[in-house]
Amino acid sequence: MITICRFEIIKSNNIISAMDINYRKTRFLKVAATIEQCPKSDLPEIVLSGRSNVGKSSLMNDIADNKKLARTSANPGKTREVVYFETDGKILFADLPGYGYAKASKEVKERFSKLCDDYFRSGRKISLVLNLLDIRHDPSEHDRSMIEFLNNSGIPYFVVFTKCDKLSRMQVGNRLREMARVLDFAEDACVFAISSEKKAGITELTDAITDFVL
Ligand SMILES: Nc1nc2c(ncn2[C@@H]2O[C@H](COP(=O)(O)OP(=O)(O)O)[C@@H](O)[C@H]2O)c(=O)[nH]1
Ligand SMILES: [Mg+2]
Repeated sequence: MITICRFEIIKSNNIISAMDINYRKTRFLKVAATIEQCPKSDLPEIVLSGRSNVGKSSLMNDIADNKKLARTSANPGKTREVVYFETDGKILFADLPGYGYAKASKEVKERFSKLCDDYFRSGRKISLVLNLLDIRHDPSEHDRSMIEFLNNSGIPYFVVFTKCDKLSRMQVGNRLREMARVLDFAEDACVFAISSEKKAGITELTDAITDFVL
């Protein structure tokens, strides 16, 4: 069964803790091109994962309410490193390089996905993964294997459907039901539908993150 996390549910339990993380106090920390360069930190780490162009950097900016924080790009395949952000001294966010960009050369693709794979296999303590999927597209092979990997790894994750402004409300509802059928989400996975364009669903997500972390 899928839990679609809604603001009403989360808010009623966590109205106090929701104020305890100031997401606007998010700053760029560093860029890492190899696993060795990834920072060691005691903060709970939240990883943004998903195919290139799905909206990871846009979401990072929305979480921080700062358009200039993470570089977004209309051309997929731009980010080749893990970009780290620290929020209010309480959370470490890792914006992973996007996987599965079709136009990248084989060598570049392999390098990207190696960094992704290495990242999850490096023994880093990951508190939560935000697994992003474009609401309009059917999940790729890589999207499916990511979910399978997460299900087997025991790492908690939220499923975040992006670009919901591109569809009508009804289409979004239909797609969510369809995706719940075709994708093997964990039983307790929280599912969110967001739009960076319309700034919709962001507060619901940050409230759930706060609830998770605190
Ligand atoms: N319409 C719409 N466009 C979005 C949304 N989120 C991201 N984009 C656009 O999609 C492109 C890729 O976004 P980006 O955040 O760089 O994706 P990343 O490669 O996963 O980091 C950019 O042109 C964004 O402006 C959204 O919710 N709605
Ligand atoms: Mg990006």
